Amino acid sequence: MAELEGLEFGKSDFVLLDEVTMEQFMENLKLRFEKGRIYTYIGEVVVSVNPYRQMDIYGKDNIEAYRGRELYENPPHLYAVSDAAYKAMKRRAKDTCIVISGESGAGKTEASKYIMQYIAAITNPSQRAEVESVKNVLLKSNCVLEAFGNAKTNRNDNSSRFGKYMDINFNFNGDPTGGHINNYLLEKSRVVQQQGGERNFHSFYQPICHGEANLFCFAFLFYLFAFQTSNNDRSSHKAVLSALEVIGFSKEEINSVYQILATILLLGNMQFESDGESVNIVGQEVVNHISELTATEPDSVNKSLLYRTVDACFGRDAFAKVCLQHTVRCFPYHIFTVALYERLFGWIVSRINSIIEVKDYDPVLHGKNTVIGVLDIYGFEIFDNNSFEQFCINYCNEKLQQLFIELILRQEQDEYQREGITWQHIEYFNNQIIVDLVEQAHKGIISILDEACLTVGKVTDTVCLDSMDTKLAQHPHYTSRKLSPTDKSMDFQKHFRIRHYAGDVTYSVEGFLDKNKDLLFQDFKRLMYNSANPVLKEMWPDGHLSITEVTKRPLTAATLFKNSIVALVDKLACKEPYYVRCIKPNEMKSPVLFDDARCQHQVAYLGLLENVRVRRAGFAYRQLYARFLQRYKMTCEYTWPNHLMASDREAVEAIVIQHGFQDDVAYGQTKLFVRTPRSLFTLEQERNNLIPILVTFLQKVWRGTL
Ligand code: AD9
Ligand code: MG
Repeated sequence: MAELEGLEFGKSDFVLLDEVTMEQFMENLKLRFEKGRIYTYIGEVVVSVNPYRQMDIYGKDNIEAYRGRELYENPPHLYAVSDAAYKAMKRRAKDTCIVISGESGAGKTEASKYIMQYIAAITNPSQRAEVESVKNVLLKSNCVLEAFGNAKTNRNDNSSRFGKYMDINFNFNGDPTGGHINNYLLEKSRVVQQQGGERNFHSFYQPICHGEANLFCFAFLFYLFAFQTSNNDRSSHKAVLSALEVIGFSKEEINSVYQILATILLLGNMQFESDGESVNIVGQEVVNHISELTATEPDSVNKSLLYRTVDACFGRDAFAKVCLQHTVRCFPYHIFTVALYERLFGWIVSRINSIIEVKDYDPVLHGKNTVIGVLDIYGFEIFDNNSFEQFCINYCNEKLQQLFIELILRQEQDEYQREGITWQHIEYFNNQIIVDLVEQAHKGIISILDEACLTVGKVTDTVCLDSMDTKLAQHPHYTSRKLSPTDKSMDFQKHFRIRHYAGDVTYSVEGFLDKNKDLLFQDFKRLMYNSANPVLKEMWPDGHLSITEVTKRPLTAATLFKNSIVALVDKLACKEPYYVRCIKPNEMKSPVLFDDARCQHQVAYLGLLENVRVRRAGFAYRQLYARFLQRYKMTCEYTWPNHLMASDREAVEAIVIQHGFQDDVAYGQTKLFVRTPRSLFTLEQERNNLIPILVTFLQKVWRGTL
């Protein structure tokens, strides 16, 4: 059995701190980071600090060391929680999930990949071909989704610009049989606009760097503002192509994917001119090219870009007028390019899903189908300029934080109840009030936004802000310049501020209404639907509707997002949760810098201190009687080498009494509960002292020299 780490590496579990203070917490976190111990527990929660360097802890040997072991038998590791989630799923037929949270660049996506690799490595020992193929597709899907959904940002060179929840299905043997991916809110505006120093999605650069010149040479690459390619792009493209093939995309499908990317780049180059009355596209060549790539008629491309019927429910200015306001590059057609990419991404995800979905599973024949879910979703975001996207992302984080609070508490309470142990309820900050501020019917921000979007007539972002100010004036977590006139950090007409659980965020309301309406013109949908390319057609099923059929109000972007997050939370809530809380040690991507203030801020808003307190207020340790006995029986004369008592529980009682901590424990139905870690220390120390004596003794026995 592998030994736990020595104390020079700090405490491997924060519940072992002498006192639960921020000071001690940070001291331990820093010490461990500096000693290369990037993982630390709070009970079963893993706190992870991004090492920003390759660690030699993910190899085959490490996987073997954690396989089938209990959490406390090895130093803290993602593999240990992955194993715990897997064991719970396999032994108790429980659906489990691993929720990974933390801010951008904290290491969520890397963690999710290690977790998946671990699960892949420990399953299917008999190497059955069909299971291997499922595992392969699940692993390869990461590569494809990263290419199309990740981008270089100022915070992270490989930042996920979408949220991902992946269910892995298992048969009764514990082998993967399939899976399902849900994606959340792709940051699609990135297709047409990136902040200085940032890039568009990786997918645009990869084929260019790989020399797919025939398809992409024409691209002046307006959308690839800050055209920075990296060495990785070329090799990544190869990997993506091979992953697409392995997953099962056909040649035609792969071609179509790249034709759509090329179309988007072409649209980015398009220029409009206006004589004050009408608007025209400059140069017919680009239109011809687009029609070729999308298998549509040039005439229809022209028409759908220049004359369009706006979705009937929204009264809007005529296209020409809007064009005149945005003379050279025309705003509405950005909506097309953005939508093209969004549909492409959505289609890739659903195509992967159709391939990995569990088929022909008969529970009677194959036993219960269980699931492990892995959630890697964007962390809390505070930028210099926060817009609709940050509003949605931060709302999502509020929901997940709420779930964390609820589940961690509930889990504890459930266990005490199940084991018949009395439990003292602990109070701590519940962020329900902020969740309500955003999502409550009629009174919440999303409702106010939706109302503004559906109001006929000229409702501007500013009018909407006014309405929020009126309705939310009394809310303790909402303010704006109008409500706090002395606060000069906000603009009167533009800004509102939410006091999130993770800090104050000032949002600019500019663009909120347009982004929430998420207008898409029916003419353009129809153009795509009428494409002779079946793949493209499949992405636009709503393009066949006639204009009279589209009068039904589409749900707004915020409401759709809210619905998807509510569904996600419901899904997670009915599973046994495991948590990975990621911390970003510094802003410089440095492997040696531990920025105290930044780290402390994250520890505070992730509620880690509260987590330790809850864990300690109850019982810091719990262990099945048999397991406890196995580990500590050598420390008691009545239990070594075997006990003669009526039950394991009585034998455990004998150990506890011998060491004098009977007042520090409670006996559950199946487990011993130990309140303070110190009692366990005594046992661990005694065990450590005894092991060398025992080893010498056994060696003598083997050699026959005793
Ligand atoms: V974002 O919200 O998607 O922008 P993540 O996903 O939290 O963010 P990511 O996993 O992408 O962060 O990690 C950022 C970078 O940190 C990686 O590209 C690696 O260079 C580095 N990293 C993260 N975790 C590890 C690790 N366990 N070992 C080595 C790591 N490097
Ligand atoms: Mg990520």
